[in-house]
Order: sequence, then C-alpha cells, then structure tokens
Amino acid sequence: MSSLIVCRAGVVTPLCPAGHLPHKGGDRQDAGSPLRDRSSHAAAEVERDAWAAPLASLPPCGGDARQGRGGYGPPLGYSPHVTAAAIALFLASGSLAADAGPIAGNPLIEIPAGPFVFGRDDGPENERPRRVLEGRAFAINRTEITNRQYGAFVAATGHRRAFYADHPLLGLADRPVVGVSWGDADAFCRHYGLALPSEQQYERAARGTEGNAFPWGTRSRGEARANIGAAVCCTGDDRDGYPMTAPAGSFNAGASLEGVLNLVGNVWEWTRDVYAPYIGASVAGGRHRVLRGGAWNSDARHLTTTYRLAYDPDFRFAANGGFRCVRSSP
Ligand SMILES: [Ca+2]
Ligand SMILES: [Ca+2]
Repeated sequence: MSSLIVCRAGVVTPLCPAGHLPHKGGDRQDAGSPLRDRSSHAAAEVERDAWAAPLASLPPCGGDARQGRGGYGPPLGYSPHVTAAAIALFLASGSLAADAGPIAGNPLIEIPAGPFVFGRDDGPENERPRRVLEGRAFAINRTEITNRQYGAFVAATGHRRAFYADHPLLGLADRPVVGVSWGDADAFCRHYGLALPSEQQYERAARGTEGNAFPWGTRSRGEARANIGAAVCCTGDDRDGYPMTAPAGSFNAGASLEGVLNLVGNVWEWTRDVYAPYIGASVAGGRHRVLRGGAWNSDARHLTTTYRLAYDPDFRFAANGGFRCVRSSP
C-alpha cells in the first residue's frame, strides 16, 4: 500500500512505499539539525526543500518502462556531450589531470593541494564563517555516479538496488543514480577503495580556490550551465532541456575549474560529514548527513556551492539525491 509524501504546502502526492518522511519535525531536532535554534520561518523554508519533493511529476514507481518512456520521451535537447570514447581520448591527450580510476566511465579528476576558501559570511548563518584553509590534494569523480555504474556495483556485490532503478527516466543508464541512502552511497565508494567527499572537499572542487559561488565562476547560472528547477521550489523545469535528471556527462559549460561536472544542479550529492554548525555548537548526537549542490527541482537559493542541506541518512526514496566519490591523499 502506498503511503503519502508531502511535497510542499498544499501538495500531497501518492508515490511509493516509504518508511520515512523527510523533514517532519521531531527527527530533525537533534544537535546536528539546522532547524535547531532557527526561526519557524527558516524551519519552514528548509521543510520545503525536502529532496523528495517533486513527485507530482513522477509516474508510479515500477511502471511499464515503454509506456513511461513514451509518456515522457527523451527530453528536448538530449545530447550527452561526453561519451566513454571521448573521455578516453581526453585522458590520452594528457589535457586533463585525471586517471581512469576504479569506476568504469567515471575518471577521477585531480584537485591539487593549496589554499582555498571555505564557507562565506554573506549567506545563511550555517554557511559562516568564510575561512581560507590549506587543502590537501585529492581526486574526485568527474560526474555523479550513474545508474550504469551503480548497477555494476550491485551486480558485483549483491548490494540492494537503487530505489528508482526501474524508473523509465530516472533509471536510465546514463543518468545519475537516485533513490540511495547515505549508507548505500558510502558502501559504493568503499567498494572501489574511495570515500564520499567531505564538505571541504566538495567546496574546493566546486568553488575553485577563490570561493566562487558557482563551479563556473561568480555569476549566477545560465540555462546551459546546470540542470535546475523552477524559480519557486520545488518542481522541475525543462527550459534547460531536462525536466528531471540529465545525463551525468552533460552541461560541460558548467564545469568546475578542474573540469568536474554538475557540482551544482542535476542531483544533490551526499557528503560524508555529519551536519553541524561550523562554529559554536557541539556535534554530539548529530546524525544527519549533509547534501550539497541542489538538484533538478531546486530553486536558485539552493543552487550554490555553499548551501548545506542536512538530511536523514536512512532515507532512500528521494528522486533527486545521488553522490560521487573521492580518493584522498594518504
Ligand atoms: Ca531542468
Ligand atoms: Ca550535482
């Protein structure tokens, strides 16, 4: 029997059997929750940002794939920019500081050591303060982990499948995997000898060294730079060509300084960090993990390199949350 997931105020949509509802109050009141000590208005804003939100546009789970494809069709502008062959050529040319890494089709991009800006003073309270940190070198997947890559992991390990593996659009091989808990994502990365990125690693990869607001620089997005949602949270918007997830290799125009894709937009990405304010509060008892970067149904407030979304690590029914992995220096 299906349960109901509240999308946003006044919108209730039947979706899938779900053991959890995101952001429903009590379970977010631990020491690590951003709702603590915030105004009710701020809390309501976070409530609406639940990344299970856009479900009014989803067909029923497990529906007929052909019927679903026919109903949605390839989004206009569907044109994956990067193929495996293109990546191989790129790597062979030596023009990209990367190696093929352990995940087929998803090279690891080298991020050099050095100072970088972390946090900011001109945004939400939980993004403060702005600091300059000395970063260690690491390498990060060029793209979000795709359904094809997650499926190979499932086949090799017997790990449970992604919740939307059979979805006619979200489950396409080249799209970022969604419907994975923090534990699923962590298990994937560990299987390949990698880890989920820390918040600091995410910001260094996404902001460059100068603390840019976006992977492509300081100016707000253009439609060619990221897969984003409507102006008002929380629905998809196909003006960028994609009403839901886009191929993980798309939006080259939005690449980071080192060439990492979709660090803002497409799907939120799990980090390994437990949510806590950067300063001034104990982390004892915190259990929510931080997601970064916004998604295909996010509005502009969440599509930055600094927005921090604390989330239930056990929730695996969201249609717009995925991840990528990093290899840290020893
Ligand atoms: Ca879009
Ligand atoms: Ca992303």
